[in-house]
Amino acid sequence: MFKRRTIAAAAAGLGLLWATSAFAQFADRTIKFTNGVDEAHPVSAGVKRMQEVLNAKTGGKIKINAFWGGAAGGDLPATQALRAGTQEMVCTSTSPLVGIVKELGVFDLPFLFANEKEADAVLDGPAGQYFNKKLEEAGVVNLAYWENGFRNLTNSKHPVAKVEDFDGVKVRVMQNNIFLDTFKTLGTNAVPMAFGEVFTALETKTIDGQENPFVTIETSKFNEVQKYLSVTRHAYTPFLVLYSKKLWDQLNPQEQAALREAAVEGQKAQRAANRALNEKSLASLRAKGMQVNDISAAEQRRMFEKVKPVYDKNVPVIGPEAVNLVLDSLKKARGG
Ligand code: TF8
Repeated sequence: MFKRRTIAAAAAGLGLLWATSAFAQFADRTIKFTNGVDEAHPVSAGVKRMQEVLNAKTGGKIKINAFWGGAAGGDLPATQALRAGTQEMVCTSTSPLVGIVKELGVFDLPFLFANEKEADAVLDGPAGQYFNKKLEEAGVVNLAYWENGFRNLTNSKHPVAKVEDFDGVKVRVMQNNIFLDTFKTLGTNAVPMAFGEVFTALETKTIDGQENPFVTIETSKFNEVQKYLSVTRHAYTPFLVLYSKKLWDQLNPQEQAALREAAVEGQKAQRAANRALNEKSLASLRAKGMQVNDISAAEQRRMFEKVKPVYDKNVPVIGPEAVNLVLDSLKKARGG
């Protein structure tokens, strides 16, 4: 009995020794991860999963310190901090980054994707890899594509159900020329603005409307200052989970592998949580008093017809290489 216990204790001791040495290649690191959305957004489900994987892979040595609601700066300043090597990570929309990687503008083209399946096929295939390479050349490593979702218009002026209804509505757009073009072409008075300023601008009626996915509308409480919601689904602008290239190059291969795996596992949890919440958020926005206008397929086609000049004007700016790569992936995803 005594002997057996000694053996067990020795084995446990060995296990401990093995565990310590197994994590020896990981330095103690606290990673600053910022995001513009509220903590209630499913991005937090992705971060939580990332942390679980990091705990298992690194014995808790790599920790993520997340900042929400733009408390540590918006998408663009945070991305610049990554390029400068003063911050490790950000989860950002692609759209504000077109000044850094112009090819990302392809995701801003209106009505490009019809559903999440198409978006996944493009982002998780060769096209996604192509943008990752461009991003790395610009000083940021994209660990995974996460999801914001299909964007929809909200406003406080009048219901928008058909093309003509866009006329004269003052709409905040992201700091992105293709969005600016699209919303001008649809007839709105479009104003580029950082996300962190949107709630107050809506509240003070500096602007009438904005456009974001249901989940982001709800978690940002835009329904408190917006009456009308139009299910336009006019764009799917992905989230990038970026790491500073300067700081990435200081990590060893095991640390890099653990972070990549954590971000990819995080992607599964984040996309699943986002998709589970999408319809619930729509119902909840309705219950909280928003008037919802569905857009018929015919009306969506009319909108698409109207914004066609946006393609003609911007495809040469984005570059045919990126556009063709995405269109090829889309064709395959559509079974063509
Ligand atoms: C926008 C974007 C933002 C996100 C968020 C800040 O409208 O969709 O909601 O990038 O992470 O600016």
